[in-house]
Amino acid sequence: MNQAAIKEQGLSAHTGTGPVAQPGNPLLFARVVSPHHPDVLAAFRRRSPADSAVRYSAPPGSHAAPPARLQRVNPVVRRKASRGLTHAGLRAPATRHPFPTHPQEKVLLCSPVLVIAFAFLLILAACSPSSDNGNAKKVTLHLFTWSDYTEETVVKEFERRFGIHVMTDTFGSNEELLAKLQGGASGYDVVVPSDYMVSIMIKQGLLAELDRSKVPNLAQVYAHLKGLYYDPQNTYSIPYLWGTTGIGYNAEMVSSPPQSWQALWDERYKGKISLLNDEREVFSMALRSAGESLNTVDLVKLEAAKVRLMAQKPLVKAYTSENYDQLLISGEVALAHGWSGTIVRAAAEKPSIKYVIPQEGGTIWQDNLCILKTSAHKHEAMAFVNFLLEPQMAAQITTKVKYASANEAARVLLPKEIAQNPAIYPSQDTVARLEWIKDVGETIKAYDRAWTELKVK
Ligand code: SPD
Repeated sequence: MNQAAIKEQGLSAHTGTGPVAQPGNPLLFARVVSPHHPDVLAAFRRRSPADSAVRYSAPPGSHAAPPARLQRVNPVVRRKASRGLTHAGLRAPATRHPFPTHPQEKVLLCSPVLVIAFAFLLILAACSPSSDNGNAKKVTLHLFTWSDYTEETVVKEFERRFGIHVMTDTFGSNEELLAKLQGGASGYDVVVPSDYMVSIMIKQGLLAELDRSKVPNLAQVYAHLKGLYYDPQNTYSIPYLWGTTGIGYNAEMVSSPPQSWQALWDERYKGKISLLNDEREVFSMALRSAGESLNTVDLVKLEAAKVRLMAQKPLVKAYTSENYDQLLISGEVALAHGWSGTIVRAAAEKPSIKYVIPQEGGTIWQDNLCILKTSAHKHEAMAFVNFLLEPQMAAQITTKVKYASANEAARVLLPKEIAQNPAIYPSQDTVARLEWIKDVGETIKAYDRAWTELKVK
């Protein structure tokens, strides 16, 4: 990880790549002058990471080892570094000979103090975790998140700034995320569960406690989105993106805007309806349409919801959480049970697509950045989480995915049509009609059975 970036984040130095000597900065080489040395770090910190004259980490895909000709150290430069000179002080003129030729310099080099200092630095370098003869591999963070939920340029910027590679895998529902982790999927660092799934994952001991001092951007998260029921102290989760569940419809294909969830039982749209492939969301819709809480633990009410969903099934073209925007755009469906941002994205491509939250109300949800207990790269993962919450990055993400950012400072950076779009940032009145999905404890087994029955019959 980029040492300067680590310091920016207040993280301790990590075992990965050290600064790489470059032609413009010929002989400062971190394998000898430990990159952990505070003076060296201070000198790096003074330099903008955007400055292309000096790179602090290997470029993506390469290793940190500098060319062999740069592995020799100019003791004069080293001496200056150990005295804490500024970066400017470390930059030797390009024409300077790497080894001193002036007699006075030679005398200096032979002084016992310098010999001891040199030996000390060698020992330091040998003890340094990054003292690996330049064979350190670049850290790769594994992100497991919702499909269509990342903004490539933001990830690239993180990789560039921190010298960490990010690999992304996606899932389509909270249950899929959990099942994969329980099924032994290993190697993920950062995951993005929704509210109720955070509670479940905490209970199952899957999440790491966060060092919130490493996530200073948490301070920019809306107060009302922090400390929610599923993690009252944000011990394990950092709010990321939030939204609602409603109906996306093509105004050219329906006679009037749907007001009620009953529209999804309208025979006129047989074969032109899609539902989310998401157990809790589908039961939420069925329960709310009957005026019930979407967190019912009443088995009679749950059974009634299942019977209604069974009756609806012949009208349903697809249960999908991943391509209903395309189905709407292509006209294959007229009504799609779906998530706010995805429908807004479809509407940007086809303006006759609209989003509505039925009068009976529905789900409000928040997806969170969490780090797995098994992550081997918790420091880097925390830097990534914090980075995603930088206002500029958060604004870029929301501009792309069209889900509301939890970061308050990001909102003012958004284009007006996003910041003031009620389908993305719903009004207080709308929010008052919505309900959070919660962990229903053991009753989840009855939900699972009902869902399986619905899907297989
Ligand atoms: N395509 C990304 C959708 C993210 C939706 N997360 C919402 C979960 C609500 N239960």
